[in-house]
Amino acid sequence: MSAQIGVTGLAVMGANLARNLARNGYTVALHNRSIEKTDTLLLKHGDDGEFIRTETLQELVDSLEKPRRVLIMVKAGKPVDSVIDQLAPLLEPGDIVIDGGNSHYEDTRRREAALSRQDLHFVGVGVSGGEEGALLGPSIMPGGSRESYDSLGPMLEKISAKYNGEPCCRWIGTDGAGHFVKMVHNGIEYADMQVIGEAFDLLRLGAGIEPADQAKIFTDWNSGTLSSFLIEITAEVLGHIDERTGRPFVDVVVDAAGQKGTGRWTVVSALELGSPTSGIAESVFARALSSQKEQRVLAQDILHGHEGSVDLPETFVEDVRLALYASKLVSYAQGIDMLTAAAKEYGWELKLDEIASLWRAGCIIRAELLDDIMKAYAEADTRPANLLLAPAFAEAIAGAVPAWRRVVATAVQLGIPVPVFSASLAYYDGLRRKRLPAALTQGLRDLFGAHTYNRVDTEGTFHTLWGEDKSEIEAVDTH
Ligand code: NBP
Repeated sequence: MSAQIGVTGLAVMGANLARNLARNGYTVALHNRSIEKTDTLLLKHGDDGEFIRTETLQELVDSLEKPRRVLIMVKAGKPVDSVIDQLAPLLEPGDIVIDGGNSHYEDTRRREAALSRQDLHFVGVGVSGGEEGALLGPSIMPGGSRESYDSLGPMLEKISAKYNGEPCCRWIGTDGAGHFVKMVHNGIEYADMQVIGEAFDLLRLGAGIEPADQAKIFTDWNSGTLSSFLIEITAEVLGHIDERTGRPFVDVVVDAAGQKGTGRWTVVSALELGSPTSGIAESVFARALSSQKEQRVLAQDILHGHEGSVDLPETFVEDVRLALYASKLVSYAQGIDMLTAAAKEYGWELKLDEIASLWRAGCIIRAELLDDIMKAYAEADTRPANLLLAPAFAEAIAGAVPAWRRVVATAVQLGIPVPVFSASLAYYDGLRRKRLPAALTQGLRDLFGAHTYNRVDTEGTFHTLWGEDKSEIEAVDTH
């Protein structure tokens, strides 16, 4: 018997993907650097389906049908290169090496280029849904060659999450496209979680609503336009009471948010692409500030702010809901705008409607909203230049704007930090302006650095002789 796919790296994600594949009828060859994980998996879940136990990468390769498919699920970074270096010499032209970890897309581009020189396919696959998603059906974002997808796609689609029966797995584009899209997914996830945190803070500090009552509010919100996995689990976490102390669980958890890097990568990449991803950036910085616990403890005695509460808690709750919805829309708009910029930069033909469609189930940012986002990008002739310009979303956000402004103004007055609510509102206000103060920036740049400028009334590039008679000359564009 030979296996249809091999999995090397059997920690939580690899083990669960291997089990998911076996449960879907595929024979899966198993390998892990240390044999214990392989044996534990076989002992606990060996009856999930057909598995082949292997101890070495050579045994793994020998156990596979051709062309071989090997899924690498080891820690992202150097371990992936190390496994590829050991694996590649054992493979034959046409075999497919798959990296299902959270690798940086630039690493994936580099690895794909290197392996294609050996006539091996390298497929960087973004997998979202955490441990449970990997087992029961994740959202899957595969990159690599179209040819490799013809061989691999049916397996991935079979094990993926389904939305109304449709698989949440589509070929994204060549080389690092799958990992890029997964990275932006995670960036949106950071912003999504931060706006939920800001809403929680506002409702508690501004309106005095305790976590247990907020759990009911979030449950209620989950049946409306905000309906999503993250809002659903927010209700669960806020309603949870700590066993040891009887206090709300959120009050016994240290308020320093961790990060594994994909949010930071998104922001670095946005800066490189010149994409205004301010909501996602503020959410990464918010986690960074949360982790500066020592400074924050010192600052409490030194830096003072205004304190108080809102006058009408009932209307404030609805205002916060609308501000959360609008800020969330901006995060999606910014993430999608970044995908558009990356597609141009890297020559990917990213299909935004398909990407939105495969985020509808299985992944962490799954939300009702994504079905509407998918529809907004479905027709080429009505595809919006920015998500916020799609008629349905322009109307929805217009309805939320008055409440959004009230919430941000109230937060500023009460001294409650709302970095993503406010950055998203600033983005919205900047986006809808025909003219921005950037004209002054250009004037300053021309004065101190002769950086030149363009005029609103005529073609060409100009420079003013600031140090002489301030006359204008036509300049050679130095950009
Ligand atoms: P980890 O990221 O914790 O990695 C552990 C695995 O890597 C073990 O199998 C370990 O083997 C292996 N490994 C390491 Br560490 N160094 C190695 C090396 N030099 N050579 C060979 N194997 C090596 O596992 P995970 O949490 O299952 O995540 C796997 C990938 O999936 C990561 O890229 C992660 O970012 C991504 N991901 C995780 C989640 C999640 O919810 N956890 C979600 C989505 C994506 P050993 O057993 O011999 O030490």
